[in-house]
Amino acid sequence: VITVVGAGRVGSAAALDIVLRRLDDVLLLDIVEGLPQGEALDLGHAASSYGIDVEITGSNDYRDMAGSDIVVVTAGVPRRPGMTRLDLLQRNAEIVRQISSRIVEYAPKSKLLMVTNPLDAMTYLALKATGFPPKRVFGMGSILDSARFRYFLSKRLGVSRSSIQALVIGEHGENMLPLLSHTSVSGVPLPEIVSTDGVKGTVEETRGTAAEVIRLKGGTVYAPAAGVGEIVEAVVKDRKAVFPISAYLDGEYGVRGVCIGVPAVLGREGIERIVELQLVDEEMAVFMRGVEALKKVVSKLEISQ
Ligand code: LAC
Repeated sequence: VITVVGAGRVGSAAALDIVLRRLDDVLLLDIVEGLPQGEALDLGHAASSYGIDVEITGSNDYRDMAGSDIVVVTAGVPRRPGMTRLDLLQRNAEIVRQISSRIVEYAPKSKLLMVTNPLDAMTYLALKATGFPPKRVFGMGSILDSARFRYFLSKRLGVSRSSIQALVIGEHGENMLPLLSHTSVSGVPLPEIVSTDGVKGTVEETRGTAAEVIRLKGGTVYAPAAGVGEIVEAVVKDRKAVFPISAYLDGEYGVRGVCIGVPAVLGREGIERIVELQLVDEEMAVFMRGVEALKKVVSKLEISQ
């Protein structure tokens, strides 16, 4: 069973994505009476329409997550227009602490995929609050930034999205780091196709587009859900897929003691290994700005080491 904690817009869209990929039965958990049950019923009707025989259950009782292989945490207050992801910190930290203790109690062997913002800080908090090994706690952020970079590059270059391998790492936030030198079009490195100046606008669009979606419709939904589905599928099918995810660094990239977006190999056990890239100085500078920003944020969370 795959548990999705939080039956709000992102959680229910993530549940639908998992159903459409036919990955496993789904349990939707929320504190709001009726909400997960209603979403589960609606999702079950959708599955029936698609001829997909997975079971979707809605519950307000955390005990129902017992035995879950993966727990996806989307619960928390979402950003409102004009807010940064970091503005959500204390409120969502309290929610993540509560959920973490229930996961320890009812799904102690599960892999934990964080979505709640501020993503990297919440991933770190969940890692410390559960005491799980770092390979079993990771966050969905950079894979979403990479999809957005691919979306804008596809428009800018006039090529199919599926022909673009885009890589964004670093903080899932103001210091995200699109890696032009590790982005390619059918294997042709981006710098051989367009100058750094030529994609400066595309990089800025990538950085600001989530806030634009929030301004227009109040929140991002389907894109985060698709990022969740990609990661859950890699774990459930033991794909050994390489995605940028928020992972705990213990010396990689010369960094220790923070969760931040880096490429990692994902399989049944969670993070099999972190991929270390050679970053040029200006890339490392942006990456370290994200690391410093996250360490400052984490220091505001009373986390017992
Ligand atoms: C976004 C949220 C999930 O980037 O952080 O859409």
